[in-house]
Amino acid sequence: MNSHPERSEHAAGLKPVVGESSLTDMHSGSLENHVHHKSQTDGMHLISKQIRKRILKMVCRSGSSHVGTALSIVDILVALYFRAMNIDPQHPLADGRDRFLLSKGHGCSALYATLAERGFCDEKTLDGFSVDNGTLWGHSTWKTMPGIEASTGSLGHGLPIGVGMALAAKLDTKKHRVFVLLGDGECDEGSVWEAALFAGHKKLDNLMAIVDYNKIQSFGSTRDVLDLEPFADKWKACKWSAREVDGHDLPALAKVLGSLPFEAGKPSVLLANTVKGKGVSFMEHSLDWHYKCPDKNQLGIALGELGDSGDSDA
Ligand SMILES: Cc1ncc(C[n+]2csc(CCOP(=O)(O)OP(=O)(O)O)c2C)c(N)n1
Repeated sequence: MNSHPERSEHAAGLKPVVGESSLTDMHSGSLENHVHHKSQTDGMHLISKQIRKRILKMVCRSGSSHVGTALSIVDILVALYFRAMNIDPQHPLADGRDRFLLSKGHGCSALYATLAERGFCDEKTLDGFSVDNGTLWGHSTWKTMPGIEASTGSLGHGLPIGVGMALAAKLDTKKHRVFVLLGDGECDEGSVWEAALFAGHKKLDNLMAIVDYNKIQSFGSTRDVLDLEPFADKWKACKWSAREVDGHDLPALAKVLGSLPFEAGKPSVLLANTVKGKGVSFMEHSLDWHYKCPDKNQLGIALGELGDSGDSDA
């Protein structure tokens, strides 16, 4: 899978917290030692940039939407897949693997690009994203790529599925954990709160919900459309343990994502303060790039900002 020279170079400097060869040492790695090591942090930054460039090329190539959505979650995905989660790209269905669900399935270009970067598939697979006769669809779809645990895209489904997975793990006395990434606008869905109530009631401390709190949804700001504040208090009222983080601070993300459960006997929620369109100046904090697709000129500018050598061939 290391056919892509840039990716090999970036990934070479990185060691995941957990061993790739064994899923049994999942909670024994010294996260602190890893995340505070400068070269490790630099490595994560390089990977994030690489994934952002990939997303831009995929979206542009297919003329599709949701580029701002995808750029918002890149750092969370990097911290999960390159640090916090116990996964092995060579054994994507290993029984003891941690489970990840992208509940905001419309941001799937970020997940596909991260899975490719982590070695779940060849880089070439990404060319099949959202094109005629392609293999990767515009919302994350089960079985289209190793590592996708469920089909999502109809908002409000990922957390209920994750709750079921976490409850099953408890009933089977399995040690793996379940991470679910939601959008803030997605939290307008009633099914999110039904799942939250149930998880708190069942004391699912093997479950973490991460909310990509970029404060923008498809047609307006979250505050204007349906205000979520006081957001953390709502989760706490459902018997969850809540924390906040800068959703682009990679070492902080790696540390907090590796701290499940925040409190024994409670599910954990992480409110990750993010910027929609992060990494491309003219896309940041902008509603436009929920649906708009960059043209070739805009792609070139965006890639230039991310340090691309000028190859804007999508
Ligand atoms: C059940 C359902 N209703 C509506 C939509 C259409 N839709 C797609 S994205 C979106 C807004 C999501 O906003 P948010 O969760 O904040 O995600 P982000 O801002 O990161 O794109 C909506 C309403 C959908 N996918 N599913």
